[in-house]
Parts: sequence; structure tokens; C-alpha cells
Amino acid sequence: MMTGSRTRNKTEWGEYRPQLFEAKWQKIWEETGIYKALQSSDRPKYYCLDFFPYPSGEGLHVGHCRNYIPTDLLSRFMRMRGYNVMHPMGWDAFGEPAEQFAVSHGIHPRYSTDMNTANYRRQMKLIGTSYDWSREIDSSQPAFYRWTQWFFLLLYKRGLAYRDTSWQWWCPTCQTTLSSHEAAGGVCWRGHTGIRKREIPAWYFKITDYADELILGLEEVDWPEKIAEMQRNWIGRSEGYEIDFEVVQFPGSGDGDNERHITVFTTRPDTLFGATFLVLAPEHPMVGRLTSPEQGTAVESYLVKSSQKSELDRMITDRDKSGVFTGSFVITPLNGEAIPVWIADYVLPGYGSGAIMGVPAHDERDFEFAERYAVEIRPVILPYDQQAGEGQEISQPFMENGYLVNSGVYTGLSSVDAARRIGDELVAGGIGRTAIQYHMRDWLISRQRYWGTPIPIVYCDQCGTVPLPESDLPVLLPEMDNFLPDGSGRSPLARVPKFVHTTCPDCGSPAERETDTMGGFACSSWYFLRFTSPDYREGPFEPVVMRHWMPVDLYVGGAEHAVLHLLFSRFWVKVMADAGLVPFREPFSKLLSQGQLMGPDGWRMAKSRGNVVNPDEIVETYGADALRIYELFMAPFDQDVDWNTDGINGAWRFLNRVWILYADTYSVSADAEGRDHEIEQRLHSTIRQVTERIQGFRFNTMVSALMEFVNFLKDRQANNRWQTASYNQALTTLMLMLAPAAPHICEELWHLTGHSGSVHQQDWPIWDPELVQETTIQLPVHVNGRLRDVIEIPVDVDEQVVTQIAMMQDKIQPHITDREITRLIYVPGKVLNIITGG
Ligand code: ANZ
Ligand code: ZN
Repeated sequence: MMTGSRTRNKTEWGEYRPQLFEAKWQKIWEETGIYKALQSSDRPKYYCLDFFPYPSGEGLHVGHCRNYIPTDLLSRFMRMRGYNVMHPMGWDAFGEPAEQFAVSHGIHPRYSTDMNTANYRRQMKLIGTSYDWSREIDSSQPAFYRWTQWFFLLLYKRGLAYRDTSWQWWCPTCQTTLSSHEAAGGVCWRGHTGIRKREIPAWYFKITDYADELILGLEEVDWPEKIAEMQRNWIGRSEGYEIDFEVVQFPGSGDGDNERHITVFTTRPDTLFGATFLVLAPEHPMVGRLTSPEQGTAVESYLVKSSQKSELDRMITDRDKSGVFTGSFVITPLNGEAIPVWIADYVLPGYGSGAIMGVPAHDERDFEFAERYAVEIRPVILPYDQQAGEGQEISQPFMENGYLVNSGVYTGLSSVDAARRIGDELVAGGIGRTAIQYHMRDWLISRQRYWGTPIPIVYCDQCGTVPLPESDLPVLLPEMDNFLPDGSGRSPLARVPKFVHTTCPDCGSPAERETDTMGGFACSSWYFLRFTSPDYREGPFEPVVMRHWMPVDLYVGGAEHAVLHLLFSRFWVKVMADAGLVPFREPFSKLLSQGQLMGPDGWRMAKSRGNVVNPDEIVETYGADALRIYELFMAPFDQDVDWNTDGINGAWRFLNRVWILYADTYSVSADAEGRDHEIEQRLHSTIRQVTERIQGFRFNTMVSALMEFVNFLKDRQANNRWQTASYNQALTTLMLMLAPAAPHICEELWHLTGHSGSVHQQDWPIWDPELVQETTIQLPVHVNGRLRDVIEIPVDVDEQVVTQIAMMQDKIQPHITDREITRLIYVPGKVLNIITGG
């Protein structure tokens, strides 16, 4: 029986009460600094990063934990695998949400930000995360934002930051500019009507210069295809032609530039002979010159009407296509036909040349427009299976490939050939050029708000726009009591004379500072570099240390940042690489997005809905380990799932079983003798499963492998076959395998069972291939004697389950649907033969 000095009996051991030891271990881990990443080490490095969180006033809810728990598990696992792991945490503290929170609580954002970060930090510790807190950063601190300003200057020096005055949405109620997304539907995102456009100067970053590389670089990284695809679509690279249409005559007045033609951008030159009208965006510079006196009033009122719509609204395809005729005509190249010029707001000013050729027979929007205004719809491409002349009545545009009709010498060619031939002809004649267009726009960075990084630029009457020298950084955000915007369209900083008035660093004469601040995406575009040397003062990062850690090996966060943060930071890193600052061109080697955790009612957790589950309460009732196990087990990592209280109960019961197992049976391994081959086989199979499932981000099945193993050990105990060295070895190894997922209970057990050091600093167990049982087998499936598929099945399932799995397979289904299954022949583990009748 149980012998040995370190053995305890069950009553001494006590019940599983995580509240008694979780906080204790958290404190010890912090004091002993076991999660500190080493600045230099012979171990291979592993940089595991969570998206930079904005510390909201509401604190963490259990949904956020679905991001932090898996990365924490992985960091712990990699440490045990012998890696020097850096797992840091910091705060994306600047920006409008933080400012809004401060406003609504009547406090200063500095104060509320510090309060909220303290709460986040506390909660993250509460759930047992292993962050290296010595690297904590806060983007709203001068020690951080001076380098954000430094990067602004870098972009400026490289010609990638410029100031431009353009029309932007403005909400008179909020007294600030809005992005086009925030202005969708002509209503402010906060519900205010009466928004209008306002011409405001702003700073832009030239991300479009990197459009091609931002697409190509996606091939180099291990990212979810869904997110890569969103980036490609957002960048929207499109190859086509610019084609010039000669204007017949200019009826209107306007700036007398000598432009004689209108250029359109098209991806479909093969449809040229089907162009029955030309359309200008309302903002097109030639609108005035092309408008005839008779059409003047109609055009004028149309321009006013369309200036009220948001860009998003104009792009939506199912909206009514409205427009107005200018009174002018142009000549279609190659066929010499005169076609009318219209103005319509479904053509956008910022894309291509802001003008299109309308081909209603082959383009959806042109089709709707032509139907509404009774413009001719002339098919020039027919499906291969349709005879020319047949079915002239068109009820919808034909947008596929086909062969050409009504197209002069090109008639009869396939549309693909025709596109090339017509394109070549236009280029040869000097009326066309190949062109590449991108949907992505330059990145507007100016915000007329207080709580952000000041832009390090001054305006001097003598020298114009002057970037500040590095030695003048940081430009400190001035203290302000009332930091609300005042409706002037200028940033609140403009009201601080001591901030605004300065001297020009070039000539010394009086100058004014830029008063806008940068949007928060500037801070998050480089913060991951700062973690490598958070206290470094000579630059944004210490170059040698940065090279050791970067790029980030694993980056985890929500998919909602797919085309914002994840694109902006790739752009900044490419600029840094071109400036020779970093030796890589992609910051995040591997990216993963967790599924969303919905409230118990199936809705997105929101305070207003009252369905937010708070980790504080869960930890208090069940302990942090139960929360962690539940969140890992609830669903595959990337799937959405609802919170369920039964689930957290189940997680607690599992840990309680583990606890009791040790309390009942743990004896010091040195004391028990004898080996048990079956236990060893199960143990090594489990090590393999757990290891491979962690590596594959299959945490839910990783937990189930551990549960099965615990059940197996319980059975052994029930059958009184546990007093062996093998059994004790299994218990010791189980603590190691469970430690990354449930760090507290394992540390407590580690010490209760007489071990020293931290369980988290032990080596990860390795499996002996000779002892690993195959857990699945490949089973050939025949239908009526012919091999149709080979399926993977668990070793120990019965005929009924095997048949069920087999019948669901895509390769089997066609051979059994609508047929009666007359016989099943199953040779266990060897073959399944399905015999059908009829
Ligand atoms: C004639 C045509 C015929 C077109 C046809 C399409 C189909 P992507 O792929 O997005 O680049 N277009 C060009 N500039 C535009 C603008 N500023 N606003 C709105 N639409 C614009 O789309 C390129 C196509 O979008 C172009 O090819 C043009 O319509 C339209 F059967 O030209 B197409
Ligand atoms: Zn000057």
C-alpha cells in the first residue's frame, strides 16, 4: 500500500478548492519571474503575441479570454519544449473610444486610461496568464509615442506622408469628421442626421505605393486564407485599359485646359462595340465644360443631390441608378460612333479615371441605368451555345465569356481573344494604354481629436511645411481640461496657444504646430517591435535584440482587424525594411483568429443586452483553471460558440476528478515497483495526442484526450491495478501535460506530490514511438465489391459506427443513394463492403 515519507492520506490532502491556491501561485510566479523572456539565450526564440488590446472601461469579459487563454497555453507549452518564449502584453491606449469613455464619465482620459489598464492587468493575472509584465507598454505614454512620431517623420522623409485637402464627412452633432464607413446611409454612426461634407486638410500615408507588395507578401506568411483574401479584395488590384474617347464639341465653359478627350478605365475592352453611352462621376473635372446650356439646371440639381450620398451608398449595386445627360457626345474609338455623355453617381471619382464606358448588355449597373433612361442595350457577346440573331430581347446582362457579335472585324472571336486584340489595337493607335488600378486608397491618419499622438510638423510662413528634427521629439500632448471638439473643424489642440505657437526649426521665425493627432492605427503599426526592448531610449527598438525576436512567430486576434491593423502594420514594416531598419518584410509569420464567444442567449456579448459574462465571477465560483479548461474545450478554436454554464460546471468536475485521483492514489514512484505495459502504452499515446493537438491548435480535442486518460487511470484505480511504477509515472506526466491548460492545479499538485521547482519549468514529456498505439486506422470501403474510398476510423469502434462514417463520405454517397442496402460485410479493421440491391 501507500508508503513513503511524502505520501499523504486523503483527509490531509483536502478537497479541490482552487480559491485556496490560485492567487498564491500567481504571486509566486510573478515574484520568481519565471515567465520573463531572456534577452539572450541559447534556446530558440518564440514570440507569441496577442492583438494589442484597447483597455475598455467595461473590463475583460469571457469572450476576450478566448484569445488570451489559447496563446497562454501555447506560450507555456513552448517554454516546456525548450524555447525562449516572449509573451508580452501592452495597451492600445490612445484613440477615440478611450476619449469617449473619459468624456462620458467626466474624467480625463489619462486618468481613465490608467484606471482601465490597471483593471485589465488585474483580470489577465486573475485568469493565470503568463505574460512577461516587465515588457508592458502603453501607447499613450511619451516614452512610446515619441517613436510613433519618429516613424511619422520616417514616412515623411521617404515621401510616404503627405497633406491634402479633400472632402470629408462631418457630423455637426459630434463635431468631428467621420470616415466613409461611419457615414454609410447618410447618417452618422452614432445616429445623428444632418451630416454633410466639409473640405478639410488632412495627412495621408501612401500605402498605395506598396499595393503590389502587400498582395505578394501574403504568399510568404502562414495566415488564414479568409484573412489573406480579405486583404487582396481590399487592395483590389485590377488590370485593364485606359481608353480615350474624343469629345465631339464642348458646349459648356470651364477651365480652358486643352484636354480634347475623356479617358475611361475598363477591364473589358472586348465590349467596346457595345458601349452605348459614357458616364462621368459628378466630381469629374470636365463636367462643367461638357454641360450644355439646356442641360445646365438639370445637371446642377443632380450634382447637389448626389453630393449628399455617402460613397458606400453609391457603391451598393441594388440602389436605383440615377443620372443626368450633359448634352454632349463622344466618339467611340474603332467604330467611330457618337454616344451620349451622362453624369451618374454610381461612377466614383477616386477610382480609375472617374469615367466609364457604359456597356449595358454586359454590365449590371450599366444595364439598370440603361433600362431606367431608355438607353440602347446592344449585345456584343453571346454565349457559345446561342446563335447570333436569336433571342434579341435581353432581360439581364450577360457577364460571362462568349463570342463576339456586332463588333466589326472582331465579330466571331472569343471574348478573351478579342479583349487582347482590341486592347493591342488601341495601344498601337495611341488611343489606349494598359493600366492597373487598385481599390485601396491612401490611409488618412489625421484626427481632429485630443487623445492621440501629436503630428510632429510645423507650418512656417517662410519655409512652409517643416518636419521637426528628431531632437525635438517627443511633441508632448498638452494638458487640457476641456478637450472636447468645439465644432470649428479644428482639433482641440488648436485652442492651446502655448502648444500652437512655436518657432520654425529651419529658420527660427514664428511658426504654428500641426494640431491634429494621429489615429490609433499608427500606434499599433509598430508596437510589436517595441516589446523587444521596451525601455530603449536611443531608438524605437534596440537593433540587435529586435533581430533576435522578430518576426512574431504567432499572432492571435479577431478577424475584424483584417484590413485595418493587419494591413497597416505590414505596410509600416515594408517601409522600415526599405529604410534598412529591419531585416524582414513581413511582421507576423503565423496568424490565427479565434472564434467568437457569444452570450448564453446566443447574441454577441454586450452590456446593453445584459448578457456579458465576467471572468471575475467565474473565477470566484469555479476558479481560473476551470474557466481555462472550459474555454479550450467548448469548441474548435476558430469556431463561434455560445457560453454555457453546464460547460463550466463540466470543466470544474473534470479538474475535481483529477484532484481526487491524486488524493486517492498518488504514491511516490520510488516506492512502487513493477511495470504495467498497458498503462505505458496509453500514456505514450496520450503524450503524442496532446502534443500534436496543441501544435495543430486543436485544443478541444487536446482536452478530451486528457479526459480520456484520466478516466482510464480511474478505471485502473477501481480495478485495484495501480500500485506500479508505471502508474506513478503516468500521474507525474499527466501534471506536465495538463500544466499549460490548467497551470494552477498542476503547480499545486506538483508540490503536494513532493516535487520541487515549478511544474512550468519542467521539460515537456516526449513519447516513445515503440509504445504508441495507433489510435486510428485506414479502412478500405467497397460498394458491391469495388473499392470506392479509404476512410480513417478510431481503432475501437463497432460495425454500426463504421458504417455510419462510411455512408457519409462524398465518394460513397453517389453509389448508395436511392438504393436499398441489402447487406453489410465488415471484417473488423480490414474492410467494409456495402452491398446494394436494385
Ligand atoms: C466597361 C465594362 C463592360 C466594364 C463590362 C465592366 C463590364 P474592377 O474590376 O473593380 O476594376 N469602372 C471603372 N471605373 C469606375 C469608377 N470610377 N466607378 C465605378 N465603376 C468604374 O472594375 C472595373 C470596371 O468597373 C470597369 O470596366 C468599368 O466598367 C467600371 F461588360 O468598363 B467596365
Ligand atoms: Zn521657417
